[in-house]
Amino acid sequence: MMKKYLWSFALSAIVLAGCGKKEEPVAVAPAPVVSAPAAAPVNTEEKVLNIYNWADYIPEGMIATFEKETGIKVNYDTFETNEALHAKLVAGNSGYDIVVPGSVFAKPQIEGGLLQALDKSKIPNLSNLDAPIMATLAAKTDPANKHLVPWAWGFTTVGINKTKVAKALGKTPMPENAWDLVFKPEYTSKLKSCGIAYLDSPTEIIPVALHYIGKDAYSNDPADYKLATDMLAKVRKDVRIFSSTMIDDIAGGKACVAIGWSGDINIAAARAVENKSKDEIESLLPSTGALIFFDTMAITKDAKHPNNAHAFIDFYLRAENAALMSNEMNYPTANKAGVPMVKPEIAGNKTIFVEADYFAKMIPPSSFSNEAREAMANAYNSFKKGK
Ligand code: SPD
Repeated sequence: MMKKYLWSFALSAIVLAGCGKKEEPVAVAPAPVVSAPAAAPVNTEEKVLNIYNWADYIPEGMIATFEKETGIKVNYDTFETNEALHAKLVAGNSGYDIVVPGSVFAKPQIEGGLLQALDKSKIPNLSNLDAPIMATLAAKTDPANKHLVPWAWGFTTVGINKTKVAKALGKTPMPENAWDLVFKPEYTSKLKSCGIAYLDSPTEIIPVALHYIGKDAYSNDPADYKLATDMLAKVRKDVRIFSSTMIDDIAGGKACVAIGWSGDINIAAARAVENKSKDEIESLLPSTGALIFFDTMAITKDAKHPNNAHAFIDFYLRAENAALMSNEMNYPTANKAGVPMVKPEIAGNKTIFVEADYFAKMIPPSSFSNEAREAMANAYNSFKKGK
């Protein structure tokens, strides 16, 4: 760099020397050699950024603030399942620059070359992230944290409309283990009257079913999927909805119990309060534990706007933006610098930022091989068809 600079300094001196009239040489002291400041890289990309994220995951106004500040126009699309995002990435030319896979899918996506390594020099706010969470991601999913930046984390659990569930259960008391509400015929046979909803995704339901029957939630053994679907078959007739939009399902009254994501269930709870509903919605903490997930931002291998993508990732990692996500979307942030800015009612909600003793019994995410995912999809689809 220095050599190059001296070379161009000399070149411009020659060019300058060739201009104007010839003069008598004058003795001058040699100019001191100064090192040039490193030139800021120029972002020559078109001012566009295409983002593909989960539905109901970004605070209102955040995209507009980024656009106003940078002049970059953001096209923001949403998906509802990891499977939907994965299919787009595998097909290639998705057109998206930033995607937000769950870590369970991000691992095979990194291994399959679908995501590019980040240029960390363009993301100074990486230092805001929580070191233990990053160490976990590095150990289990993304060696040396080369590709992934956490968007949020949360857990898969059971959400209920407390009022309707109490009515449907009648004299039957609530079970100690909330998973019984969605997996045990004694409960499902009663709750079917007010609506049971399952996430419409094999990699969401099979792991919780495996956990319920005492198997490894991230088993890669298809024989285990058979055991899980044998258990599920007993309650199949009681499940009314397969959907990944539990906010509408529970808050809109289509279901009184749902397998869903902690933050979305809390959004449904807040919506019921806003709407002055007489029904109370609650995200439960099953006694045997819930399944933790990390959703992570990554830049696609064929992104057309990688510089803009880095700029957005750094913007999102500002402490105040991370806190805004937790405050509005009810998911814990992995941004340590942002945590002090989280509202006390969110930070103190044990179904959002869970307490240490419950966290200890939660099931951390792992991943599945491509073959296992295929076997799981087949098992799940057969279960849905009631076979
Ligand atoms: N509304 C945002 C929901 C994000 C859910 N991500 C879940 C990944 C779980 N495997």
